Formats: sequence, structure tokens, C-alpha cells
Amino acid sequence: MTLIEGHRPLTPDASIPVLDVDPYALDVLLDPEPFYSALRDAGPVVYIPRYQVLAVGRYDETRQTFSDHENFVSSRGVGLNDFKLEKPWRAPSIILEVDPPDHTRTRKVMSKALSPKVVRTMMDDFIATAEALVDRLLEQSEIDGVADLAEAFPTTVFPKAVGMKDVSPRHLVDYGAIVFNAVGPDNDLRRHAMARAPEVAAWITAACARDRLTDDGIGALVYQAADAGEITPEEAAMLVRSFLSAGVDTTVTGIGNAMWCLSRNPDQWEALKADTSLIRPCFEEVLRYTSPVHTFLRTANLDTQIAGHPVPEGAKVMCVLGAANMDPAKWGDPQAFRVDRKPTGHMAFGAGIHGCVGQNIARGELEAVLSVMARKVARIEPAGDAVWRPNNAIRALDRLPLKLIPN
Ligand code: OVM
Repeated sequence: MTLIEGHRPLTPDASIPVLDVDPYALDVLLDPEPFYSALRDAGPVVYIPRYQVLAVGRYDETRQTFSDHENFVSSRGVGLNDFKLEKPWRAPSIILEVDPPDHTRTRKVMSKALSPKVVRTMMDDFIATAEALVDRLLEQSEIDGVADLAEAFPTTVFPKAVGMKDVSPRHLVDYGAIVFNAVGPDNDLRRHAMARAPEVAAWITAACARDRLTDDGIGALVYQAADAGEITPEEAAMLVRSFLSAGVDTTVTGIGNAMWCLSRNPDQWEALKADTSLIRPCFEEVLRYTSPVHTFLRTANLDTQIAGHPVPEGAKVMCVLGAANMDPAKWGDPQAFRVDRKPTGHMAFGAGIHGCVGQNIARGELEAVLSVMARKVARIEPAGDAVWRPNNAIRALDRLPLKLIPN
């Protein structure tokens, strides 16, 4: 059988509407909103011939499909490749690309290592790092919100929280981009990522070894779970790899996107400064409004249905989280960025048993950055056009020229 993008060819049920777009075309990745609305308008589930996949983008069906881990599994990969039919580019993640019961055991270890209690012990360092960084940035006439702030902050605090002895910000940021581009089709973005993968992945693998980690970080907590017999030492190394896969590029993107939202909506920055209880709700709104992880897929593991339409075993389903987060049927006025919206139920961290296990640490990082900035920065002004950096799964900025005006 000839595979299509590493999965089985799909003949969709005749009742399913066809949407003839390339969701991974550069112009779509750079400006996804028209695709999001076309996807929602076409139906509750659509067929995309270009990749022979189904796709969901309405809030209800996206949430439903994404949470239904029995019918729509992760163990066959969360990208276009079906791991049952094609060898994945790296050993599968033992928390992301796995189903219960295997998932349950590893998830428990990661949940404990990333618990609110553990994140509280990191907050003093997050705040001190944000203060030093923002003080430095306030002395500059112009900054790049991406390199100077969004990348600088997580690549300082996160490796320290993990307990990494060797840190290479470039390898960490690049590995994230590789991992997320890898879930897309065999396009230029994925090919460029794969060309760099051997070198960057080797660096990452070496950095996950127990003797490369201090004994007081969340990396050590994972190895302690191996000492306690909850996982094997090999599994501990794989779970540390998951920290480094999902913990850097995502928070870099969250901070960059927050700066984009707040620099383009000065009234919302004013509102935040006037009421700092809005800092956490503001970050949730940034996540809803920009969906840093815009798309993940699932694989139907048996003949099933979406919104009453038949879905055959082996079908890949694109779950377009960015479209669900902009569904007017759910949000009323999704195009408005409002720091007081409190968008409970947004899909930016996913949903169900695979919902982001690092969300507490992500919120902690953003709280540190935004609370320090709210104290020290009067205005965040655009100093040029924002440039997006296309990625098959991440909606991130490449450049964001800003001027920070001190209080
Ligand atoms: C992992 C992982 C977890 C979440 C996201 C992700 C594709 C990777 O465990 O490696 O990015």
C-alpha cells in the first residue's frame, strides 16, 4: 500500500464536506485566521484532500475529539505519520505519543515533578531573573521582543529548573522547532528541521543523562521516581527529553505572543497595570487569542464517528486548536483581545488526559514576566512590523521590534 504523508489513504464518507486547502501552506501558517473560519464554516468535520485527512475546528468537536483518547489515540503519533505504518523520526515520547495504561504511569511521574508545589519553589528565581532582564531591556532604545525577551527568559530559568549542567539556548530553542515541525507534512519546513535533527537531537539526548543534571531540579525528581521503582532509568532519561522537547519553544512562544498582544492593544496593557489580578487571566487570553500550539492530530484506532459522520480506523484527524479558540459560537467576540475575558475552557493546553502537564510552570513563567513588567514598564510600543516564524504546529514570532518605556 502506498502511504500518504506516512498514513493510510482515506476515502471519506460521502456525507463529509470537502475543504480544498493546504493548512500547512506558508501563507496559512503566517496568517491562519481565514483558514480557521473556512474550516469551522465548512462543517463539524471536513475532509482535506491534499493530505487525505479529516479536520475539526469548531470548539465542540475539537474538544470532543481531542479528549476522546479511546477512539482517537496518540500512540500512532500526533502528526501526519501513522507510527503503526511508518518509523518515527525519533524514539516516540513516552508521555505524548502513548496511550493508557502506559501513559498513566509516566504521566503521574511528570505531574508530580511539575506540580503547583514544585513550581512555587521556582517562583523566586523566576521573579529575580525577570527583574534583572527587564532592567537591562529598559536601558535599550529598542529591543527585539523575541530574541531579547521571549527567548532570553525561558532559556535562562527553565534549564536551571530542570537542573541542566550544560546549557545551549540555541540547541534548546532549535530542538523545540524541530519537534513541532516534525508533526507536519513532508514540506520545506519539516525537511529543514530534519536536516538539523541529528546534531541537535544528539545534544539533547546527552543532556538528559543523570550525570548531566544537578540533584535539586525537576530532572532529578524524575530520576528519583526511577530510584523508587515507578519507572526505569531509561524511562527517566526519556521523560527529561520530554521536558526539553515541550518546555522551551512553547513558553518562548507564549511570552513573545503576549508581547505582541499587549503592544498591539495598549488599552489592555493599561488595564493590566491598573489591576494586577488580571495578570493570569491575561495570559489565558493570550493563549486563546494566539494558540501557540495551533494543531495536533489524533488517529482513529477503530471505526468510529465524529458529529454523526463515520470515521474509519486509521484515519488521521487534524485537531485545529487555533480554530476552536476563535470559534464565535463559543466565544462571542473571539477577535477581541480582552485581558478580563477569563477564557475558561480554551484549547491552547489541549484537553483530556494529554492536556499540557507543564501548564503550571508555563503560567509561573508568564506571571513572573508580566508582574515585573507591570511594575516597571509604562508602555510597550511597537517599533516596527512583527514578523512570524512559520512552523507546522507552532504559531510563533520571528521578530518583534519593541520600545519599552519605563514607569
Ligand atoms: C514530548 C512532547 C510533549 C508535548 C509536546 C511535544 C511535539 C513533545 O514528550 O516529547 O511537542
